[in-house]
Amino acid sequence: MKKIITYGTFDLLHYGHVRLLKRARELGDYLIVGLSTDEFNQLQKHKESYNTYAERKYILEAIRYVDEVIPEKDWQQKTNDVKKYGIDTFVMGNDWQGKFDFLKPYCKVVYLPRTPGISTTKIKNDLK
Ligand code: C2G
Repeated sequence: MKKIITYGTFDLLHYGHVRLLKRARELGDYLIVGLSTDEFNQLQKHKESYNTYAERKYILEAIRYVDEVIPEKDWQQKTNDVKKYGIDTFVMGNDWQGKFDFLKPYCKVVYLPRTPGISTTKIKNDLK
């Protein structure tokens, strides 16, 4: 079984996120999402989320492309996650291009093109 992992906050969930998850899942047979906890968002990513971790997890688990959701608590856990879960491929949007190449000794690293024209910031601004 080819296992894929990706990480993110996924709030407010939009089709750009879902397109990323779909393409990531298509690279293998099983997709794990490392979902940023509320504490990680606030203390280390310095980004607030509208939905709580539990709410974001509930939403992600309803997406057909997602097989498992685990907490992303810090920047340091990825290498251990890749080993612990037997990951074949790590996937992120290419706004992170190159940032996770340190994982290359442990798994394939793939950066996928972001979906243009959609972001949580844009949604919030458009709703104002
Ligand atoms: N994304 C995308 N297209 C968009 C917006 C987002 O492909 N229009 C992708 C991002 O590139 C990322 C994923 O969707 O791969 C999740 O986006 P965020 O929740 O914004 O992720 P981020 O806050 O960047 O967290 O350790 C990694 C971090 O947790 C990534």
